[in-house]
Amino acid sequence: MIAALPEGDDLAELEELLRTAGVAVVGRLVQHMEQPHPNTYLGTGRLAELKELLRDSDANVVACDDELTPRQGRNLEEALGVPVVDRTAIILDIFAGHANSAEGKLQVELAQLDYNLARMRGLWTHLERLGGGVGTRGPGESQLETDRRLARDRISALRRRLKEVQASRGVMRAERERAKLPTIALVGYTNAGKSTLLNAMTGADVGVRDRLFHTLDPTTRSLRLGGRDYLLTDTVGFIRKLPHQLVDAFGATLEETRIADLLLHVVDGSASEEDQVEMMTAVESVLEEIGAGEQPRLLVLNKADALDENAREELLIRHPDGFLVSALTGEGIEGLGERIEAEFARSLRDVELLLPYDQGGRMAELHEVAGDLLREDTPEGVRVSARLPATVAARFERYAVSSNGNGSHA
Ligand SMILES: Nc1nc2c(ncn2[C@@H]2O[C@H](COP(=O)(O)OP(=O)(O)OP(=O)(O)O)[C@@H](O)[C@H]2O)c(=O)[nH]1
Ligand SMILES: [Mg+2]
Repeated sequence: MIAALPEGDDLAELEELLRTAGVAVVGRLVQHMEQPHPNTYLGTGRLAELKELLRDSDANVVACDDELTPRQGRNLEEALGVPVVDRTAIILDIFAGHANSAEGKLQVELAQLDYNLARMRGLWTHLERLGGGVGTRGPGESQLETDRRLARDRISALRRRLKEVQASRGVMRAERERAKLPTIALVGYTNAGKSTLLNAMTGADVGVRDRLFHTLDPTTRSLRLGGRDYLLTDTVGFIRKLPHQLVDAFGATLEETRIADLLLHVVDGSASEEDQVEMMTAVESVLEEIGAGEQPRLLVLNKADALDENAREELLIRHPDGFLVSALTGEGIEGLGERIEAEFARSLRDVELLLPYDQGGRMAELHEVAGDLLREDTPEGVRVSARLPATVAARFERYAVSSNGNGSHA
């Protein structure tokens, strides 16, 4: 394949994406241009160069590190005589290959159909033009209309199925809500080491691989720190120019991030400074996009084992609030646990609760989240004094009593 990309970007990531998708790169072409050409993406000179490159190599596909408009894609294919794929299509393809759960598969298919529907529209206007003029039905028109209708029907059907599947996952989340455990979500660029960190912190056995977008389904494990239980969730990785079709389709999965009490932003500390800045910026902008921009977060600088003393120091100077760990060797993991505890401790509040005797389940939950607590049996129910993180305290609000002990609801 041959890769083309806009100025300022480097090809390494696109090559990594292609490697993950099982494509080998035989040539590269970079275009330095303010704006891509509206019709062909590449300017005339570069297009001729690319044709030559194609002739000289035995490439059978061209990949572009940008999303092409339907028109650009079509014109390029016509001019080059080989299939042309863009960044969005490659990412969608990788997601399709990595989806395991019913929900993940539906989400990817929905995103792909959405992407393809836009391209069918482009094809349709194109054929309409060939057909003659206004009022004449082009030869392919009715077939395309049918195809588009089928695609739209399938999209509606997929949306319905997704709702059903998500409803059952919603039930799981409701269970968790009831357990009232503080939740922590791992977020970060793809391949940063989120799943490895989940495994290191909870002893879980989530799949880890040196490929992009290995994890698509959120996995949640419980985590015990300083006598309290927390829930830690591993999520889908982010990337620069994450296709909006995926953000839309994965809305429910990304929701896990929005409901978390704390985000651990995992960064590959072994990446170059420039890459790190880009990856962190991309993560921040996706977090904004999904409405999680304001969540409290901790910066985790992973892969410390791959850094020498100098590199470590430099990294910490650039990110004084970052926490250096190695999910692989376990270095810094205990300290990170303490940092998480401290983060929740900052918001610890003393609460006085009165739990009616028929709420035994609530009592068990309190033990899990509060660690130590004082209890006293009274005629009205169990009187509990505990220190809870603010987010957890809010969930027990309705059992709160004022601290003067008269038993009235706060
Ligand atoms: N040297 C080193 N490699 C690590 C460390 N943590 C993770 N890796 C490697 O980085 C690669 C990606 O790790 P994952 O845990 O799958 O990364 P991820 O963030 O879950 O990636 P996605 O699921 O694709 O978003 C794997 O090859 C891991 O072995 C670490 O602390 N040090
Ligand atoms: Mg992962």
